[in-house]
Amino acid sequence: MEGLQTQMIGQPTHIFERVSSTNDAARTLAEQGAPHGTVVIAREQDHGRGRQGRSWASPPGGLWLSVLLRPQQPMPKWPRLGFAGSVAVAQALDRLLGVQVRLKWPNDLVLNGRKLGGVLLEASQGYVILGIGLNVNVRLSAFSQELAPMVTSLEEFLGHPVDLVGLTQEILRQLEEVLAAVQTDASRLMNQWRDRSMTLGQHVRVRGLAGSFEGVAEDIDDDGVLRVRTEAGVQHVIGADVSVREIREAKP
Ligand code: BT5
Repeated sequence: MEGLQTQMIGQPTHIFERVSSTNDAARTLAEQGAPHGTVVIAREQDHGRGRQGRSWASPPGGLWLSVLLRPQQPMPKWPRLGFAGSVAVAQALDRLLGVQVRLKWPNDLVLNGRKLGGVLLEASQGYVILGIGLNVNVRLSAFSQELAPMVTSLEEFLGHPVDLVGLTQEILRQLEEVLAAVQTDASRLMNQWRDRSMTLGQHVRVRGLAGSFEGVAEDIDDDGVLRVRTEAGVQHVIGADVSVREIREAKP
């Protein structure tokens, strides 16, 4: 990608008009031996997906991107990479556009109470695919009736379209920086996430495979595990298996 100022992330970048899911395209490249940092971008996805098999609306004008990472850290540390993804996007939006998103645990990007984007981390043997979805130049009319009231886009928020290529390059630049830092200092990344968090301090409902419960989201640890205080004690919540809904601000 011309003008990209990174050493590894986005070197190379594959750009497609339409794919099923950029995460799948990146996985295919990974299996063919593509290097760490390979990026896949598509203008549209037919079967974009979220976590737990949820579907991800991917009309043209959005940023639908996946990064192939071959981490040096052991697998239990890989969930950090999802946090690196959401922090990198938040920092890019802040620095380039002055837009301040809030992060909803684990890795939703929220603007004005509506979902602007999300991160999907999928691990395989020896590599991980970091998928980033961001509603950039998308009108709300491009979404289904159910989704439209819950989502937003940068164009909708700012009142004008933004330079998608410039934003993509800034996100990749931020991602490279955050990933380099996380190798040596994961707690710094988690502090960056905490600074933008809308989940911590909230009364939340956790819905997982084993049922649901409510409590106060107290903190996250360096691996992104959420600590929720319930009447029965502290529960540790792992992002891959649950969804968390803020109910109201917890009383001090
Ligand atoms: C996520 O899942 O938030 C992760 C989304 C990751 C999408 C990227 S796009 C590039 C790469 N390739 C893929 O196939 N995926 C990744 P989750 O937390 O499970 O949220 C999914 C929920 O968000 C859905 O059930 C909808 O309610 C909502 N949703 C769907 N499409 C949306 C959109 N475009 N913008 C905002 N919310 C959306």
